Amino acid sequence: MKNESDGKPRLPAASTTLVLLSYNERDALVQLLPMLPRQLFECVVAIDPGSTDGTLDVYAAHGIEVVRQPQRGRGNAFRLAAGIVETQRVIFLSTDGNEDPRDLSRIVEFLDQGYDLVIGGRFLLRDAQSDDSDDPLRIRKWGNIACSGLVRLLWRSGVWDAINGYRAFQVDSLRRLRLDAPLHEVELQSTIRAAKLGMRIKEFATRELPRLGGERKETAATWTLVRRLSWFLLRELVLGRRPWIEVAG
Ligand SMILES: Nc1nc2c(ncn2[C@@H]2O[C@H](COP(=O)(O)OP(=O)(O)OP(=O)(O)O)[C@@H](O)[C@H]2O)c(=O)[nH]1
Ligand SMILES: [Mg+2]
Repeated sequence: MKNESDGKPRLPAASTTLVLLSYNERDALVQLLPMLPRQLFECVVAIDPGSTDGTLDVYAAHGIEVVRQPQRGRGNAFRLAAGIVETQRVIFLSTDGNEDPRDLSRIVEFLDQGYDLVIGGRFLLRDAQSDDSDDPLRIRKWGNIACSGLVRLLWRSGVWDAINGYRAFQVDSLRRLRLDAPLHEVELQSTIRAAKLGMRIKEFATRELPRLGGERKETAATWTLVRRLSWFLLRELVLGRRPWIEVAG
């Protein structure tokens, strides 16, 4: 983003933190970090549950602060971020290379427009792909389409890719969601709860890129996802409109 008067990069009107999510992603991370438009963000921070493959050294070499998450899981990382981020907005970026860093400036613009939740949608472009080369039956793709359809039907989310990890929030809105899903269900839970609360959701068209290196974690194995996402969807249905207020106390 450029300031028209002097051509120098500037921070957006309301400041944004970019949260990098990683667990043993050194090979992808070394390629990804130089591509990040760090000037868009007041703060770039990594949340990591204790990588042992050199990931932490890569962050140190790039001067990126790492917050150690005590318990594994993307949901636990989201909750940790909601507690520590000091800016008004937050963007979550996976470090495996699947999420295109060229989308970041657009995401900041949508946050500037006041959307509570901004989601990368992988099914909005006719030629868009998701990275499912290792899933010949396309269980992940069709499961996601079905799950997102249910969320549109039940909670009027208007979203076609309810579970994508590439997403951003106004931090106040993120806190209001009281997320408690520990693992990869957190994205689905945040889409459903934002819709339940009538928040403004923007889904933008993105293309999922191939992993830059490393491997999928066991927490994202296809049948684990099917089982856990089904359970969490059912749970949101049973819990009703704003149940987490009582649940979270
Ligand atoms: N902070 C944090 N990040 C995690 C954790 N588990 C996975 N990640 C990161 O989240 C991103 C997605 O992780 P994966 O578990 O591989 O899931 P996936 O993206 O569905 O799998 P691929 O299809 O292989 O990309 C990667 O950047 C991981 O390093 C965790 O416990 N904590
Ligand atoms: Mg991925």
